[in-house]
Amino acid sequence: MLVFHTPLSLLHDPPHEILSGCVQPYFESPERYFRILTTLLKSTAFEERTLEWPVKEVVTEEVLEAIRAVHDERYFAFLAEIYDEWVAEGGSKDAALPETFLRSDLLLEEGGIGSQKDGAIARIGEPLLLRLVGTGHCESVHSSVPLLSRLDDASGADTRPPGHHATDTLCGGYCYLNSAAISARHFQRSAKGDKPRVAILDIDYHHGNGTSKIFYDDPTVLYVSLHGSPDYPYYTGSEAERGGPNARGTNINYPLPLETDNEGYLTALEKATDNVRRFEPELMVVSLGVDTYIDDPLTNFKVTLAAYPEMGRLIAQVGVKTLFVMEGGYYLDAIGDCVRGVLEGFEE
Ligand code: SP5
Ligand code: ZN
Repeated sequence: MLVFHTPLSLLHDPPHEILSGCVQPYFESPERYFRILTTLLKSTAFEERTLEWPVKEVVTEEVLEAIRAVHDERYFAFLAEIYDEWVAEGGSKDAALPETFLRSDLLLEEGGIGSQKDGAIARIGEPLLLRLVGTGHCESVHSSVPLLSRLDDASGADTRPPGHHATDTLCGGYCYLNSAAISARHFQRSAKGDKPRVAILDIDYHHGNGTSKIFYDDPTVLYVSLHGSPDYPYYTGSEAERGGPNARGTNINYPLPLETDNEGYLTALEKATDNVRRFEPELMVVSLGVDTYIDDPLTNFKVTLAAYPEMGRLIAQVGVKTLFVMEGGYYLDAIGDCVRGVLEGFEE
């Protein structure tokens, strides 16, 4: 399997976040990228593709169009301007942490534009992110997207920051641009003939409220999520969320108890992969979070290393072209092995 990555993703490095009311080092750290990459490269199952700056030749106009198709133009302006506004108003130069009502004009509009409380905007990462259209973060996050059409059956992207909590108009939960959504849209937009169906299977511990919102009323994209409940992001992810009036049945949630173990997890995943198979997509994007792991510092499941290759096998049984995009996973000593487990299980 080809694994795409770029060291540019290291430039996104907010110093801290607020968790349980305390300032703590930022869990979604650059170190995560190294841990995953170095573990994968120990295995002969993976071939590396490094994307260097600038990567204009791979971030084509089509990719930028896919990004614009997912996110609101005013949200890009928010991301681009908010750090400087924050500092000008006396905020810490370390990072903009949105506990205030900055840009309330936008937040009050329908749906809101801006950041959920944990969407840290740091000096280096986001201006980069924000030279968006064509640059920075997009390239790092979405490095795999333009290459998708050239791939065989499967590819992986060691991307950070993650994406699945980002909606068309809001960042949060460490996410700014929704990589899985952009990948799905890019695939659809580059297809000839009818718009192909895409399934997004989200196995991050958290509900991907961003991805769910983006495709909620779109019958061409199935979103299926397994996630710990009740837990962050708290207000979304119930079984009652089935899709909008034009897309009933294309949003499927499996909220799982916090004490879920390997057996409980794999049983639910089998149902989720059945849902994907029945949708008959031409592409499956897997939002690959490994914060389901038992020792993850932010989460509560009891899933152990043995489960990850099993997850990969179940995903492979769907039998369609697959793109794995990294989401969460914060226990540094295991994230590499968890990711490797899924991808090797898939390759078997
Ligand atoms: C992509 C992703 O995995 N984002 C997750 C963001 C979670 N942020 C809020 C976590 C709240 C955690 N409560 C912590 C209890 C610590 N024991
Ligand atoms: Zn997560």
